[in-house]
Parts: sequence; structure tokens; C-alpha cells
Amino acid sequence: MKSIFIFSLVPLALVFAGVIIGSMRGVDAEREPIPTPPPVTGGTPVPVPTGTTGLEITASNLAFDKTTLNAAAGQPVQLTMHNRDAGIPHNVAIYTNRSVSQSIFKGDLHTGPGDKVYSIPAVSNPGTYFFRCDVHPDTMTGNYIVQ
Ligand SMILES: [Cu+2]
Repeated sequence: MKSIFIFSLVPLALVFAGVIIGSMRGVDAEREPIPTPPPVTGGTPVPVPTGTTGLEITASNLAFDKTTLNAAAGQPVQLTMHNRDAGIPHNVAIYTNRSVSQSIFKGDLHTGPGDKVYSIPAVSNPGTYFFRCDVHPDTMTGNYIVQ
């Protein structure tokens, strides 16, 4: 009776050994570099928080698809920039006027293709402000209108 019991333990021990060796291999696999996922293009839009204006702009062929962005006075803006230009950095920066001597917001550069979400602080004074891509200041410009 005792020997039968021991024999029945042998397969169990083999299974245990297999699990342990398998988990050790798993640890080794975790040490290998994890490949960086490709940038998300046209993926799930980032939800706009309540009390925030959601805006979008597309940069394509070294141009913005719009020359006007409309914001509500006193309300922050979540601006999603879709950069369709592969290998080319763009950003959105907002200035008090075309002299660009005083900035309201300077978005980080983002190299396409992919999306970049900017959190622009609220502007309390209504008026027509100026936005541009700092990399292409002559061609990628527009009015940031606060009402
Ligand atoms: Cu640009």
C-alpha cells in the first residue's frame, strides 16, 4: 500500500518540476527587452473632462486643417493634435498676438504619425489670440478666439 502511494507521487513531482522550470524560463523571458508598441494613430479618443472644451486640429503636409480655434472664456481646453506627417515634429503654441513675445501655452513637440493631447489653461479675457506650430511658424498659424 505504501509503495503505491509513493509511485502515485512520482508523476506529481514531475509536474511540479515542470512548473518550476517553466516559471524560471518565464523569469528569463521577462528580462528580455519589451518591444515598444507602435504609436496610436486614429485610436480611441481621449475623453474630455467636464468643464473643459474639447478641440481637435490636424497637421498634415506641413499645414493645419484649420486656421481658427474657438475657446470659451474661463474654460480650459483639451486640444488633440493629429499629426499625420511621418517623421516631422509639430506642436501647438498660443501667444497673445502675432509678435509671439508673450506665450499663453507652449505644447510639446510631437513627431508624427500619431496624436498628442494638450491641456491648455483657461484664458479669462475674451479676444483674438494667435496660435502656431513653433517648428513651422510661417505656414502653420491661426487665430485662437476666446469668447
Ligand atoms: Cu509644424
